[in-house]
Amino acid sequence: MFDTLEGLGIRAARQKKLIASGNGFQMIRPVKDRGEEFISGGGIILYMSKFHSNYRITMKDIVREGHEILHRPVQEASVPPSEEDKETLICMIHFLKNSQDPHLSKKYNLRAGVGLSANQIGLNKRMFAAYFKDEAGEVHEYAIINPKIVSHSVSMIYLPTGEGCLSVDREIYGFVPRYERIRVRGVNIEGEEIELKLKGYASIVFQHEIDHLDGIMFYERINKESPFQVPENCRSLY
Ligand code: UDB
Ligand code: ZN
Repeated sequence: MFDTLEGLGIRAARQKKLIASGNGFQMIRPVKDRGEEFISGGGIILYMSKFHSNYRITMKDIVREGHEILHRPVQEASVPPSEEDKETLICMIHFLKNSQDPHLSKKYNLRAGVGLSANQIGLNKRMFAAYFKDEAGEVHEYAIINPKIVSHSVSMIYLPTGEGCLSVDREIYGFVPRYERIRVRGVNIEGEEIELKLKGYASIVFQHEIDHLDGIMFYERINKESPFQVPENCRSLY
């Protein structure tokens, strides 16, 4: 359904040039959580995501814990990625960069984000964005579609500060054990198959985001009886 609309030109549609333009689509109204609703000549309802490349994601777009989209696995995204999914990923990267900019984060009241999964903005799609500096000071920037952990170390690590989440508005104490090293397979924004080897902080960020796509929250991995207890193969990241 999206593909037909995209075929007609997603930008033209968005600029509402389709209204009464005679080429088959009419924009009806914005729809909560689904973007904008269109109706085709044949009466078929189509939806377009609101996260186009010049939309600015803010905290009001972030879905909070309790919403079902965060608590069950999402669906795989299409490959090669649709223009719509690519634009959404660009939007997500912009959000992370803006949120780490002191001026913009203050102006728009953003929490400094290092990773964001699509279901955190209400989309049932297996993709995420990440932007952060690792413990060696290297900058990492990713927009990954259909990520999958294909192998991992036995050794585990945890952030001594614990983890938080953009979708969680309360303080949660305890260590979250994560694999120290992972190999992730997925597709990049250009639609190319990629395999990444990640360790340390980057490995933690990826596992946090991939957990979101699997419907798992970080606090589900904290030891219930004793939150600061970790397995014996698990050490502090620093
Ligand atoms: C975060 N940010 O974005 F060391 F510049 C967290 C929040 C929940 C506190 C906003 C974060 O750790 N920021 C950060 C850290 C630094 C330096 C810096 C910014 N996430 C992402 C998230 O919720 N994704 O779903 C939580 C992180 C906890 C460990 C991995 C991801
Ligand atoms: Zn999170």
